[in-house]
Amino acid sequence: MAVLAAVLWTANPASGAGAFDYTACDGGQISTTIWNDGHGDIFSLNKPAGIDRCEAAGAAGRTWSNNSTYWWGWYFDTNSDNAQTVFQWKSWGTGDQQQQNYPVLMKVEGGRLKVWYVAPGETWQSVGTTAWTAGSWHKLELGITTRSDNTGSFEVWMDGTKVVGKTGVRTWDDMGNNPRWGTYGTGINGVNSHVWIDDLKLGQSRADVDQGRPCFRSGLRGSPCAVMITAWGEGTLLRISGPHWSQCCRSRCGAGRGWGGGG
Ligand SMILES: [Ca+2]
Repeated sequence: MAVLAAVLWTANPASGAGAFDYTACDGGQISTTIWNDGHGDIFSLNKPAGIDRCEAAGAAGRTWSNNSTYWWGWYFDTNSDNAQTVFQWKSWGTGDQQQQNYPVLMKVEGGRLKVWYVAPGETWQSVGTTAWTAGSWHKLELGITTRSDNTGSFEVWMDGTKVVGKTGVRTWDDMGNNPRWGTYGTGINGVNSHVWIDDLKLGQSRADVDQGRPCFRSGLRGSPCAVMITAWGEGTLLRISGPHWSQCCRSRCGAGRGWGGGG
């Protein structure tokens, strides 16, 4: 019997900004909306022209520590292909209190998702990039193993495909770090940047946060592998659903996790 995912925290859009530790969106708006697209309630983070950022940070009731592994999964959409910084593993403190302002950082820029490792000394290293389509949901998964020496690591997946696997890096700053999601950039101060987040959750492995909407329907959530067995059993379903189904479910249930465990 396979072990079901251990989700440690979820950001419920019904809680609004209260799902997070704090927000940085003065002049903008963090709210809950619904598009009737199957996602139910979703977070809306709207940065109007005239301010640099609209971000939500941390997880209500949770702290983060060195020598730990965290995985976050979330659906993300942007109104433009230039939302700039959309995720920061942001260090606490300012100036000299920090050695790394944001060890792991993700941007949507020029129609691409771009991932950086930012080493001490503000040394930016591009570690992965992939095409980004504004106006569509993308499933993002980020895992960070925190180390204040150079033995940390992180991974980024988008829509079931690994974009980044980086090892031998420093992922925990002197005063600690905190996740931030949203849209930020001085270069986009003059324009509206609007982003949306759904199904944001925290776990200890990728499997914990790799459960979401495209692969299965409501009522079958608890056991995605069982759904895949059903899909294989009914070939038409798989054909109708197309390669996204099979790719998504293979990444979720294949690769050594076995088909026979019933989830
Ligand atoms: Ca939702």
